[in-house]
Amino acid sequence: MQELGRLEDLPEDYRAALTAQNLVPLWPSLRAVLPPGKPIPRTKPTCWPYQTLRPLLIQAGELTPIEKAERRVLVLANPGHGLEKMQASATIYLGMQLLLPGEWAPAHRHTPNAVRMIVEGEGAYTTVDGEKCLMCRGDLILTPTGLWHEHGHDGDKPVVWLDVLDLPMVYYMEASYVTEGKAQAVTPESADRAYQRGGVVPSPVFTRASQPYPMLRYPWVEVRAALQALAASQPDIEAVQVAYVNPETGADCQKILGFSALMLRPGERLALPARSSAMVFHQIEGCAAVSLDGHQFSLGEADTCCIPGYTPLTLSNSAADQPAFIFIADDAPLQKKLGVYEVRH
Ligand code: 1HN
Repeated sequence: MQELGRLEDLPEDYRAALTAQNLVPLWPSLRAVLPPGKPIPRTKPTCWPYQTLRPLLIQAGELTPIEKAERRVLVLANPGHGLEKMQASATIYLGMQLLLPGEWAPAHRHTPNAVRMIVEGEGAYTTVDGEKCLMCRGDLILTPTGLWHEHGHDGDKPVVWLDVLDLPMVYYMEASYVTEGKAQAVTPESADRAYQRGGVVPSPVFTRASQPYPMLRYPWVEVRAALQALAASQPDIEAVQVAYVNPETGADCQKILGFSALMLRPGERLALPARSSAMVFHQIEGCAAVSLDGHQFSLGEADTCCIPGYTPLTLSNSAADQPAFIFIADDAPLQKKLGVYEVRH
């Protein structure tokens, strides 16, 4: 590939004249914005073990009352982007949130989309758009763009969950903002019960049917059962994986980030081809190794890691007697809509 002229090759007075007119020559930066063959990601493969994170999060509970935090979160920040950017990848924000017994995180709504993957504890709930969603370990709860949400806790031990947001993307678009609200009135019907069985949806009318986010809570018991049924009924299937979708349309449950759950059977090793989307792995149950060029992460329960796009990797469950369950987030829905998604075999 032809080497292009550098900025230093240009006379200083010419460069000054360009700067004075808010003009910039393209050719000194062309190779940086269009690298040959594949992008040069800022996102570094990064792992956040829960064992080291948890004590610091509990300490945040002692240091900062909920009123002074609103959301008591330690952000899983990728050093490749600079910690202050609070990004796990170019598009994905990750945070571990702590809610203590009796605490309340007040109602608000905002433009970025959020989901919560419950990591630990019982008795907490998120009320989303009037629907009270109980938080149990492994559950996925959606807080889509524009919907009111608040968190409460009636239990007696700390509750922790992983927040996954498309905040970096929405912030980059200069479209990120919040509106504060009052405590929501809870509506009696629950969409999570209405959509609990695969293949059937409420008909012909259901109060949420006209809304873009009909299902807000995906209980782990159901998702786990779906994975085990898939593994049992299709022993030759390449990957025992299910996607979290809108039950009315079958489309990804959110528009920017995609979510799925993967089961690695005992001893299974799964090679994933390079995909353009960045990925987050969060271990729900069991243990798994994530291996890629130059890195190997051992994920135990509640550990989380982030891998840049265009990276082939393998996932393996070295346990011979128990399955491993992994929650996966990626930015494939956004990339597919934009037409830039690719898989390289
Ligand atoms: C948010 O609304 C929550 O509601 C958590 O729990 C983390 C990070 C950035 C922006 C909004 C929540 C968030 C957030």
